[in-house]
Amino acid sequence: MTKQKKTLGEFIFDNQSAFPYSTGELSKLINAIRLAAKITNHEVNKAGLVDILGDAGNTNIQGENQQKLDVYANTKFIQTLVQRGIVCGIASEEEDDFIAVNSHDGKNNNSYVVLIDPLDGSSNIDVNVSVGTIFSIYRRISPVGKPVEMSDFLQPGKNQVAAGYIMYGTSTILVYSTGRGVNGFTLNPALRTFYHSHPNMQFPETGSIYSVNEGNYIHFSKGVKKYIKYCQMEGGDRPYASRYIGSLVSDFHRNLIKGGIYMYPRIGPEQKGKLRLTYECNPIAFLTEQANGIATTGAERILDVQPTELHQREAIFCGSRKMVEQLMEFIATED
Ligand code: AHM
Ligand code: MG
Repeated sequence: MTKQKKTLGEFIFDNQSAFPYSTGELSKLINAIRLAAKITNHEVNKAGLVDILGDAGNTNIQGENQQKLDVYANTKFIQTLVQRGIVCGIASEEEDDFIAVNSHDGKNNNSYVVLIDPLDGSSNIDVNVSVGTIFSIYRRISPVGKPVEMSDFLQPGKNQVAAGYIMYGTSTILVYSTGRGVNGFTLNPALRTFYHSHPNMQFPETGSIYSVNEGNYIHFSKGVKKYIKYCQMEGGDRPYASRYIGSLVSDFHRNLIKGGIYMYPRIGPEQKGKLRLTYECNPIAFLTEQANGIATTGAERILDVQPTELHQREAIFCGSRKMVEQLMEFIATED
């Protein structure tokens, strides 16, 4: 008889026992994310059935239309974390400012802040394409017992204590790391339980997939353009396959399993990145490095970038080590 896989709950519990002096705060936090993920998953799965699709009529700080499910996921994740009293602050891609979570006596003795993109890739919902939630956890740097400050949220990604994503795909999978490798858990919808389906996930050294929105080619730097041409040229295992869903979590997840590189270079006349450093680039970069890959802005390691604004955008190139190294060579010689 094959051994039954551990549930996420068991995995969290076992991991905590490995640290005899830990307070269990981080475990409780991951547990709350697990719960909010299940609630959001339930809603995402019925999106095609009920009248929940479409624009909620609000616009977020970046001037983009929010879909109703964005609003729903945002509310559920925030509610779950606030009601359980396990964080001292939350910042969300869908909120203009961070939320300071205070207990009834105005104090808060919790140590962690969470930054979250509640439903990434949400423009894909009405065409039934996978979307995801991305989360990032830091230990606060302001004193415990006082309200959180902006500086708690503007920490470089290397300070993350945990990060992960939930992909609402053909099946729902939660992938996360607390800095000791990357593990994936697949939801059994009948039992509403996540099982440890992907232990110790690692990027293959190299791969044969490149993921980029090539419609933006005209804006890319010389080095990036040359690398894309290199991907398309014959030689070794090239030409590579081009695969781009337009949903970061799904594109990243595929590349993590199969080997590949994801790129969102600077675009537009202002030469700015599109993805948000705090909500998207940092947690993805943390997972990339934990899975033995590389994540860079093209000029520096993503996790070293000092954020200056909550909703800052940054360029990102991440994935299999050899592929990112090859790209960096083109950037170094051409840009
Ligand atoms: P969002 O946070 O507004 O959903 O945007 C982020 C998404 C990513 O999931 C995806 O990788 C990227 O934007 C796609 O952008 P584009 O359509 O410009 O290729
Ligand atoms: Mg997003």
